[in-house]
Amino acid sequence: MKQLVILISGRGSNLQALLDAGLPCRIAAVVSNRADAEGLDIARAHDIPVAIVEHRDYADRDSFDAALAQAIDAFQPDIVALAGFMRILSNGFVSRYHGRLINIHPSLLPAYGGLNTHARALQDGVWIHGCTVHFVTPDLDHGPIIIQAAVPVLRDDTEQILAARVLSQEHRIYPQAIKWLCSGKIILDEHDRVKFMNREQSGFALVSPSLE
Ligand code: NHR
Ligand code: GAR
Repeated sequence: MKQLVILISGRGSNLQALLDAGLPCRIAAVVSNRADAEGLDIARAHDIPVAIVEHRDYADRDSFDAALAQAIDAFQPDIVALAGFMRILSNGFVSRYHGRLINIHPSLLPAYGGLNTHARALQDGVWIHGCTVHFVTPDLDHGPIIIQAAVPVLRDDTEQILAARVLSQEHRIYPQAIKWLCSGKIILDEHDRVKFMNREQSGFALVSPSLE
């Protein structure tokens, strides 16, 4: 069975969703860059080994990333999944896990990379927002896209309300992406494109606000 290591920085609701999904792989460890991440308690409650590598203990990004890689590699993962992990990773770290490192991002990439995605979407007045699972490359939030979910933005939305609508979709698409990776249904090909092995496709549009 493939081994999965999950990296977190906070609450861990995506970690919880991955636990609930009954993935066809073993969650070998949860690694956090913050000792007070609530997600660590979720891992401990499931008897999943945890490791803490606090970025504040390191002089620079490269030495933090080296320590992080060492902690991860102790569990020999086939897949490394960022789940609300909040530190930008160096090129050396990213290339070490090429084709095995994925992230869930709270926007429809390539729109709204980086932080504060929901506030920026509201500010721009978009009517469709969402979330993206992608392979991590050195180019922040620009790696090859595996799956996306779109949600409508509603008239009275606040940042919090919109974030919750997006988050519930994150909890659906992240387990799906990891299932595909574990079963070999998708790979990152030699041109750094996501390749689906025999996938049916269906065409249907989300129109928001809806047509009359
Ligand atoms: N690293 C690389 N090289 N490429 C990506 O695509 C990455 C990555 C590291 C993290 C997640 C990402 C997101 O989904 C991610 C993708 C943190 C920041 C950030 O600015 C930006 C994007 C993401 C995660 N972090 C600040 C930093 O200085 C710290 C912010 C904080 O601690 O709150 O690292 O959005
Ligand atoms: C999620 O919305 C995730 O997409 C986002 O942070 C939240 C983490 O929630 N990730 C980023 O913004 C990465 N920069 P969780 O800890 O409950 O899974």
